[in-house]
Amino acid sequence: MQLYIAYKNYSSWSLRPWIAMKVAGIPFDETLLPFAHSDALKQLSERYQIPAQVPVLVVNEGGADELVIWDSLAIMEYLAETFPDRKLWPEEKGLRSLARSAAAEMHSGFSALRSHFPMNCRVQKQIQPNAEVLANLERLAQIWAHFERAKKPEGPFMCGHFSIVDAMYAPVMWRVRGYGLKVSPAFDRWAQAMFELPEMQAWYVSAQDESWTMPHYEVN
Ligand SMILES: N[C@@H](CCC(=O)N[C@@H](CS)C(=O)NCC(=O)O)C(=O)O
Repeated sequence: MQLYIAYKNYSSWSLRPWIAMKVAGIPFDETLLPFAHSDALKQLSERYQIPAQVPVLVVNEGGADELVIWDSLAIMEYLAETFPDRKLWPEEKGLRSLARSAAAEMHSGFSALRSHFPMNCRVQKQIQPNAEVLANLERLAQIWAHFERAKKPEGPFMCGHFSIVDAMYAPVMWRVRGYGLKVSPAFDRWAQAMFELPEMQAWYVSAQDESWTMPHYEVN
């Protein structure tokens, strides 16, 4: 399987399936397409007739049964179905529904947080959130309270064990950490566990090593 991603420092949508696959131990090759510095993503989009966006997962690339999946959540659903033993969604139905609700909410929401505080793993600065972002942060605290109340296995992740919902919120860890934002103590415990994942540390090292910069993602 070939996972196409973009800048590790900036590409929040790339991080989601990448971290899910790494933590689940699903083998894959990765290709980084620096879309603001080359036309490689445009070429991929023309080749497969898909939007010029990452992540894209190509299964059996070049084979007769090649499969192209071009959305983060669709990729993770494919992985959950293909590797059921990795338990990418929680096993218990109620907990799984909660996880799916929160994952879907992240996929379609939090636009103020996303636009005012772009993911930038290298950033370390204190920025005052506006009212819209504060509302997003309050919503995050509410979501974490839902998971705190849920019956779930032991563990530091949203559903106890790592699952797709953690992957969906992974970039929020970088945003809250990088810009000194406040959510809740439960969120902070989760964020620390996410940061300490060896796979997340590997992503961070790669992000630090990248030399590309994107002025649009460098917030002052
Ligand atoms: N809904 C898509 C969003 C993907 C997306 O917005 N990706 C950004 C990178 S983080 C992108 O490819 N941007 C290309 C560009 O701005 O030219 C998903 O969930 O995969």
